[in-house]
Amino acid sequence: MQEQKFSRARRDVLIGGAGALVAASVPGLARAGEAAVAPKPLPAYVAWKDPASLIMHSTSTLETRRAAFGTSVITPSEQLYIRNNLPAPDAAILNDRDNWEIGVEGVRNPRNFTLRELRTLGLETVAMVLQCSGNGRNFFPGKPSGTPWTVGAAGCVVWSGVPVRAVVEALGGTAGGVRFMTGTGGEKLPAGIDPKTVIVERSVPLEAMADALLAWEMNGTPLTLAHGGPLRLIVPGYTGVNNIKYIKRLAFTNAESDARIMSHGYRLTPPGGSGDPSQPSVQEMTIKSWINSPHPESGELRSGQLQVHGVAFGGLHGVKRVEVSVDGGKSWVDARLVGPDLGKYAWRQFALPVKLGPGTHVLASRATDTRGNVQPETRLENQGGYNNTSWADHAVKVQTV
Ligand SMILES: Nc1nc2c(c(=O)[nH]1)N[C@H]1C(S)=C(S)[C@@H](COP(=O)(O)O)O[C@H]1N2
Ligand SMILES: [Mo]
Repeated sequence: MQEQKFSRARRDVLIGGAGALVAASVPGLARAGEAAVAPKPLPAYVAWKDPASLIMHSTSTLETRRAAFGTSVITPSEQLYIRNNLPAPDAAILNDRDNWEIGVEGVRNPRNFTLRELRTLGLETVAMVLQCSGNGRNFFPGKPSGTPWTVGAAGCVVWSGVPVRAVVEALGGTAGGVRFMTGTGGEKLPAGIDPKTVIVERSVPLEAMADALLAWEMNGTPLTLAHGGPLRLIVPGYTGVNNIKYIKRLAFTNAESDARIMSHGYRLTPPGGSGDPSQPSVQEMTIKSWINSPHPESGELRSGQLQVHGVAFGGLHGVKRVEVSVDGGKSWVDARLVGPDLGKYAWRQFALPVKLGPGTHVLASRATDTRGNVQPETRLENQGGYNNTSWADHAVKVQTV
């Protein structure tokens, strides 16, 4: 797994090559109970983002603050998290978007397409939760190596592009015997390292093709470099890593990619072990929710009437129900699902007005998907700190006076 492959310092050196730091001043981030320290400037490729909404773990890992998530379903692009395993390509790749080329293999008539050609083959839009496999890692007591995300390596965004199935149909269908859809990122690989150990290449089961897109737009604007422009593979319901940025090759294959990020990275490895291809791969997301307000940084709140709100999503299935507890999970009350339902791959906002007396309260949320799967109380322990859906881990402790 890349996150364990390089020390953080080594990754920053690699990422630093992507562009010079911006010298511009950045608004202060002082919040309740925290000293005003000058925040580090955002790197050039994300200089357009809102620094006050983000926690910069490194130049390649930016997390949305829990307090920054709003209540109106879509995560603004300026607030969306960032995770790059390799330095983002040179921004010059966006100069001529229409001539970006992708090779399509493992179909009856393999060929290259330009983005200009792809735009003529079909058009679809999907609202989808993009979530890093390691979101919630910081709640693992063993503090696995990798970015210590809490809840903010996720967002709900709208993608627009051509359905992968339309591209495949235009090429006569998939070749016989294929079982996986494999996407390859277009980053320039660092010299002197075996490409397989660093390339971002992931395989998902062929059935994921049904709702997959080759997307050129996010939240209504042409895809930024930071989020994978000019072209990105979108695999709804699958964790972030499967959504290949700057995609340059889409291959229908008999076997999973032998790139290290697939064979050894993102595996559900028993605690203390190391990743290998025999272990389950981190792929589909499952039912999860968390409360965004009140949040752990809310400070002291006034007792009385409060509005609890947060987000819930089901990965491959929609959300049917969200319950909220104000007593650490002893008792539960149904919350209301708020706002438009943007489909099974989007998240739902939930809200519940509650009355709290003075004291300490542990607030938790627990979601159920349309198949009846209930968000579990506990996380599945694993070495990489992946797939944390535990409602207990995501509970928030608040003080009221
Ligand atoms: N080409 C490429 N695609 C990539 C990555 C990458 O480093 N290179 N990172 C993956 C990971 S681990 C995640 S969580 C998401 C992050 O998407 P974002 O930075 O647009 O939020 O992109 C995925 N796709
Ligand atoms: Mo990720």
